[in-house]
Amino acid sequence: MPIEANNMETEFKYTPGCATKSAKAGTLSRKQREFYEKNGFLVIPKLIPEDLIDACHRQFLDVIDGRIPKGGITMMKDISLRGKSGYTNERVVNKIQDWVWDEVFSKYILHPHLLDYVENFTGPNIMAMHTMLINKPPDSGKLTSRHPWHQDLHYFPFRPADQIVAAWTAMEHIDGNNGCLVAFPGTHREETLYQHEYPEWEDGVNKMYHGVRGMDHKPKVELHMEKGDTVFFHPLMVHGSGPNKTANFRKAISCHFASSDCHYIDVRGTSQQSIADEVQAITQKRGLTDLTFQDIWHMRSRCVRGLQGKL
Ligand SMILES: O=C(O)CCC(=O)C(=O)O
Repeated sequence: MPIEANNMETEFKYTPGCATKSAKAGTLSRKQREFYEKNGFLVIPKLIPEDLIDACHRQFLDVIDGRIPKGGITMMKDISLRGKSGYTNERVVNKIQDWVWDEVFSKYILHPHLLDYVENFTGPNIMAMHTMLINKPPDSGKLTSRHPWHQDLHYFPFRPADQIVAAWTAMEHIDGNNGCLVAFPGTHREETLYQHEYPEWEDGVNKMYHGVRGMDHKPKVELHMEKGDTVFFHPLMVHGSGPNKTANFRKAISCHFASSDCHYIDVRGTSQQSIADEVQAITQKRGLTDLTFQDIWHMRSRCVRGLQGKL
């Protein structure tokens, strides 16, 4: 049984909503810092204003419905609808990414309060490396709306891990019914990047949704969040999300930030080669044949505070 976020204080000595609302935005209390170090995540309630979230929601619909050009934005589709027609674009597109330069979405990664918090983890020079808006559709009954347990570092050819942090903001009320984020507290302290593979799910797995096996015995916690609440988490902390059992869409906006002092690594011959090959194959299909995995990450990135470094 997953542990409900509302009951977390007994298990993890943490109360959702414990962020010091009166403190200057971005100032982590000692308790918050210790909580992050111990568990690998920290929820800050009501960090992103509702009007910014609403603007991003409208922009998402405008992009997927073709009312505005998608530019360099990548759209991902839900596997359960492959080859089927008659569905709205909102039902088909389960994720858009690579929107660092989009005029509306980029207000999220440039939001000063968000960056004040990010700075605690990355230091003053901050790169936005990976931007996503995840639109979890009502599950078709095939459980393809699940996101397998994984570590985000699997996807990244840059280090050190401790200078990378994810920010993931709920765009509406999110709980166990509509597929909240599920965290495996403390797994970042194992300091291990696990082997990731496509899970053997009967009805298919969405593209690039690689997962780690053997997590079932470990304690996990559901993060129940309200619109604007933001969770920061370590790239080695195992996490994922369950199916959306409701009839509505579940949206979240997210960015992985890294210190400009991070550097690229060569992932050839490591457990990350499979994802590097997959990403490079997609870029090659788009005619960009000469790009390395590192070039692709460089193209997606944007300096959002301070100075740009080697990334
Ligand atoms: O939003 C979700 O359901 C999970 C997203 C996630 O874990 C990821 O994209 O790495």
